[in-house]
Amino acid sequence: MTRFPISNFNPAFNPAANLALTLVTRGAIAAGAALSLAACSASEGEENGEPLPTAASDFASAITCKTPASVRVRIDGGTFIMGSNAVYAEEGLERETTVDGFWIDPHEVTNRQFAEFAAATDFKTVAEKPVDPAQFGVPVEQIPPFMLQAGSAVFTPPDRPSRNYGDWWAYVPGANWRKPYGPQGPDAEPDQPVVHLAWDDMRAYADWKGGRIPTEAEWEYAASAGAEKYTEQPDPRLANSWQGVFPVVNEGSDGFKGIAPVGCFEPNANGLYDMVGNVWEVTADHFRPGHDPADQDNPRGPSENAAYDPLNPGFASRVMKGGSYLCAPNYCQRYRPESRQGRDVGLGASNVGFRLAYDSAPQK
Ligand SMILES: [Ca+2]
Ligand SMILES: [Ca+2]
Repeated sequence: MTRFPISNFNPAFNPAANLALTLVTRGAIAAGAALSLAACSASEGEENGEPLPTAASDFASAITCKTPASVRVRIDGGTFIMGSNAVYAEEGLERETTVDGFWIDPHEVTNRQFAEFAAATDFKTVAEKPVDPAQFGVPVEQIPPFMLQAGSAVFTPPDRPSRNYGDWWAYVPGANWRKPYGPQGPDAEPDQPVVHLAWDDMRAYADWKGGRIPTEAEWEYAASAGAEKYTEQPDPRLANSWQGVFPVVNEGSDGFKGIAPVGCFEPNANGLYDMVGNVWEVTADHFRPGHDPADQDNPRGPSENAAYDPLNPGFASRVMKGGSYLCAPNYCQRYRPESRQGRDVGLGASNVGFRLAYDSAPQK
């Protein structure tokens, strides 16, 4: 497996407006890292092209919220209209879809919950392990040195307007779920959603917890909760999204410029918190743009071989859902249950988390 296909990156690549990204993949990070390396070669004060750490205080909020109980919620089976024809092509076509009943976490998996797992099992996440240079597939001297250090992708807002995700995503050595902004930043907040996890990290937690990663159809069915589809940015009481012009004007008028503790916003009709916004949530389906209109009965997405993510070619991405605190009307209108993008399974990011589904009722 190639960790970052840096031999293939195209420095001229600049995503079109409607491909607006709030995710980062190995391919995206490779492009961003190489771009920042090139920029740094002409400036003094930064060594080895290493991105500067994010100022975590930029995202601090004085608001505290009552963390909801972590009792899994029953979602009865039913039929709904999955997907959307209204915003991004990758979300269509709308079609009637049936989902069997299941249980789901009422909130995103928190740092407190993941810490219990890590302590009980001595688990080390992908972002905490040494990076094997052989995974890059290119001679070691072609790899930016900081990318050979363990780390993850951190949102680092630029000081000027931009539509190039390489300007706000940085590969930060030492960033991981315990130190979400990097080694100089604060520790992870216990009641905030855990981030910077790779797929294998999420799967390990799910196995330990006796749950599983939900399918995309299960997740969207639970998130939509019978409500009408919408395209506008949600009311600030309903979801942690981005008010202002992304990525430079972060008004935070919903109370949070960054990640919120789980349960700060109103639950949906199923009693689920932060399905839309806060952090993207990874599902079990492999990603391919658009849905198979014939796949209507408990769909599970394409096979791994049929997966295709144009933003992460060469890797089989998984589907992530619901948008994050970085979604703004001018960029990434993905604060909706139908929204979906590919998620690189081998790399975490500071705006991506998950929650578990279950096939059995909670223990009394
Ligand atoms: Ca916000
Ligand atoms: Ca969410």
